[in-house]
Amino acid sequence: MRSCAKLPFEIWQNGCMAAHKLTDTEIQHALPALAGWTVKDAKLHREYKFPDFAHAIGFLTTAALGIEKMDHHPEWFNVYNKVTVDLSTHDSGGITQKDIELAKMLEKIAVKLT
Ligand code: H2B
Repeated sequence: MRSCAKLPFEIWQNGCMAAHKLTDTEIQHALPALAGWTVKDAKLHREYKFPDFAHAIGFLTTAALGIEKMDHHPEWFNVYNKVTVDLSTHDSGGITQKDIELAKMLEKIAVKLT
């Protein structure tokens, strides 16, 4: 697996480039397409409530497959039927387009389970 060092700037190094950290304006433009998502503690934030635990776990396991393909990992927390999700790009120190894309993918999965 390719490993990317944490870069101080958005520069290519060993084939790796940190994604562009979105500005506040760019985030505000992206949010209307992401119903239910807010910015909390400099991360894209959403709380899902599913019918029961089985649906919540179905969401997590289904999403995990796409997450691995994206190589972009959420911070998430589950209690019974609730899943709290926080998205940021650690390599870039903030919210990037990768987080927007991941949020959109999670929405597509969640809509089938809620
Ligand atoms: N997930 C998130 N949320 N942020 C990252 O910066 C990140 C990641 N980096 N998943 C990836 C993995 C990186 O560590 C690997 C080496 O590509």
